[in-house]
Amino acid sequence: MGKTALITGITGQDGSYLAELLLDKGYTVHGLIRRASTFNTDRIDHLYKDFHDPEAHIYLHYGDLSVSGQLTDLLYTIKPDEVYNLGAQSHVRVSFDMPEYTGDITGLGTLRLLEAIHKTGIKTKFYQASSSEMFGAAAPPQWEETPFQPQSPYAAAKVYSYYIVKNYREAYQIFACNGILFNHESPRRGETFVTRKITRAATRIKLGLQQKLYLGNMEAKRDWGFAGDYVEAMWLMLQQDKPDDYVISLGETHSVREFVEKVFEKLGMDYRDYVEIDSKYFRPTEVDVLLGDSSKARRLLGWQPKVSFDRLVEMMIETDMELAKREKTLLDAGYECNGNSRSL
Ligand code: NDP
Ligand code: GDR
Repeated sequence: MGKTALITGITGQDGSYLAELLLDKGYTVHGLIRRASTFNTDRIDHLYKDFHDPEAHIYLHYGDLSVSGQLTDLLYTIKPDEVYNLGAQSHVRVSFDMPEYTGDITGLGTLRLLEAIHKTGIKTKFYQASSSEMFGAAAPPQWEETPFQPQSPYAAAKVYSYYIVKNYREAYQIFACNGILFNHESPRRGETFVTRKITRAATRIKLGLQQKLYLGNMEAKRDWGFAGDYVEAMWLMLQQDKPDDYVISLGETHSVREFVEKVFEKLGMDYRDYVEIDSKYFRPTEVDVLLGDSSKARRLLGWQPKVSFDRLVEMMIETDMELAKREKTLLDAGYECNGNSRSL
């Protein structure tokens, strides 16, 4: 019998890659999804089979990290071997607009899930999606011992989650791990995060579908890796004998300006002809430089990223160029097609 896992945030970037990985390993995967008036399962549609199908190994359940009773019922019914808590209001800029909601879901949501594990008494391993944003203003390189200096409501909520995971581990001997992941991107990245916003815009500009790209702080530096590599680290953490916390990063840092320059250059354009600054995208407090030292994970988990920064950029350009071409084909054939995405 294969193992069973529950993933919150299964409809997100990481949730979709993790579900793929676990299904490949023979797991039965259960995912928590939010009810929405439009379909919100695009990233996992290729994995889904109707539950009447005997080949179905993925099951979706309506729920929300704000409702504790439901989480308890779900855990009790599924009795998963592993729980991955990836659900969150995950946008840093938005967390300044919605601080209370972010605290409720990104912070208290973790407590609700841990308390459900504690109350049901089920034996399960727990992964928490902690973030390099928790290091905030701390000088680089950042690693497991670097003191947190959160710079946003999002980061503060993740710090709360980090400590409540440690507390439940010590108080109730729950096998609970914090993966402190640095930024990771992919062709499935949400369109309002800066990397995807850039590759979407640059490919559309190339095909004449868009004129300008408006950005905020181009001097911020991030340690960007590939999401598909990072979900392997999540799984590895739960396969160890003892629960622990690990930094996961590529170990290089690049500015937003460098990212933009590279993308436009690969498409044969000069970014300075198209990019403009809009103060709307600046944050009240910014995280200037993130650069992770993931030696511990590489040594103890044997984790190694496979995709380089350069290859990641190429993968994102390739996928977005395909999308832009489809959009152009429809428009040229006289169909309406709104490829614009809201940018935050
Ligand atoms: P996404 O924003 O792509 O996905 C977030 C997921 O959380 C979505 O499935 C979303 O559902 C779900 N969600 C949002 N609110 C709720 C709620 N109230 N109840 C239940 N589910 C909810 O994030 P990523 O995949 O990029 O990140 C996964 C996790 O890792 C997040 O916790 C993020 O904060 C954290 N993280 C991400 C990093 C990164 O660089 N990507 C780095 C470090 C940490 P819906 O689709 O319906 O909106
Ligand atoms: P981040 O990712 O805040 O690091 O959080 P994001 O891509 O939103 O921003 C990265 C940097 O780019 C700057 N920036 C812009 N950002 C956005 N979104 N839009 C713009 O137009 C823009 N212009 C400049 C930002 O100021 C910032 O410095 C991500 C999320 O996935 C979190 O959930 C996760 O925890 C962290 O990464 C690690």
